Amino acid sequence: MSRPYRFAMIGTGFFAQNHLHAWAQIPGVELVATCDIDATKAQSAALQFGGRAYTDARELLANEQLDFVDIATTPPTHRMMVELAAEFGVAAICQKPLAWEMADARAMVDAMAAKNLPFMVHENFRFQSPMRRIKQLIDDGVIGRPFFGRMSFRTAHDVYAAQAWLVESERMIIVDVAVHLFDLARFFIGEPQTIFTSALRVNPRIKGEDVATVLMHMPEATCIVDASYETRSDRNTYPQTFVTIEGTQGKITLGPNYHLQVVSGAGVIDENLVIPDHGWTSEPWNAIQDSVVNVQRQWVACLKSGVLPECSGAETLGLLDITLGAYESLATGQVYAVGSSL
Ligand code: NAD
Ligand code: 89V
Repeated sequence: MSRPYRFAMIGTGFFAQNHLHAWAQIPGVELVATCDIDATKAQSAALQFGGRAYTDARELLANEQLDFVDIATTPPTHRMMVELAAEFGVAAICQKPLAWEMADARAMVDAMAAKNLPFMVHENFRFQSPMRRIKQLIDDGVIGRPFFGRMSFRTAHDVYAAQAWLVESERMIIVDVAVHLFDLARFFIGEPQTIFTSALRVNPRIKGEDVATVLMHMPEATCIVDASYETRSDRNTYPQTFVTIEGTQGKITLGPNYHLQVVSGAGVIDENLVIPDHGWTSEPWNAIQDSVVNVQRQWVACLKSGVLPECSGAETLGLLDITLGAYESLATGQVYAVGSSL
């Protein structure tokens, strides 16, 4: 396409600021509109990044000629927004978690597929540069065949200060953070066959679970996913994910401050990974902010080539099955057979 892809940012709250900064550095796209039910937020995003401000997504889609929408509203509105995009024949990227119910996610995927529209979920943790590096090491066979993994996100950072809506969410840390860790587990090790969940609410102020541990069984591997928003520590590592992958020939560890250790036949190599700087990015969010740029680059490349993005809507149904299955395991006290909801 010779002209830039015309897009709108729907939802201009906390995390959308990263989307907006990142889009501003992506070649070949033009922000033509912003939308938020909070007019001040939509206007301030338009003022800083360009485009016309709207408070109603339907009005926006009716008025503007768009190639895609980028949806960063809170989860209960994701289905409505994606179906609206499909109605107007516009491609969409939607923030995670895609939905809180499988029926909603399936309806979104079906609506986009019926119009043959590109549809990606903004599942960005695998797009963090340290995670891309780990994946490359595994694919290169540096540690042999992975047989054990641990994806860990533990903090006592006050997440509710910037994301007050999490206080009221009946479903919390599993859909908020463990979803990213499940995706990493699949990315690094492969699809689980069963999962088992243990989870708790530690903070009495909130509605959902804020501590969760999920045991994932792959055909020839085990992976622990653990997430906590109530873990006191001498250092605040939020929002870093720690990774351990053990293989038949070695081990990869991603620890605090992106320290990577690779143990293999070549010996022990320690490296302090450097996160790409984009000018607007800063610690402690830099690795996640950089991952947003990487998601957007892939989206634009896929629009150009017609190739499916890694985290397409259809592919993400599998991730959602695991995520919602984790709640089913919690409710029943039983192992969840992955794929049961698909
Ligand atoms: P937020 O509340 O700060 O922002 C959401 C915005 O959507 C708000 O400004 C709200 O007014 C607006 N909104 C709600 N309903 C709307 C509607 N019908 N029309 C237009 N605007 C509407 O929330 P947040 O913390 O930024 O989370 C937004 C999404 O981003 C969630 O899905 C969350 O899980 C996700 N998120 C992802 C990451 C990540 O690393 N991938 C990090 C944080 C948040
Ligand atoms: O993805 C999220 O919604 C965020 C975090 C970056 C901490 O995982 O809550």
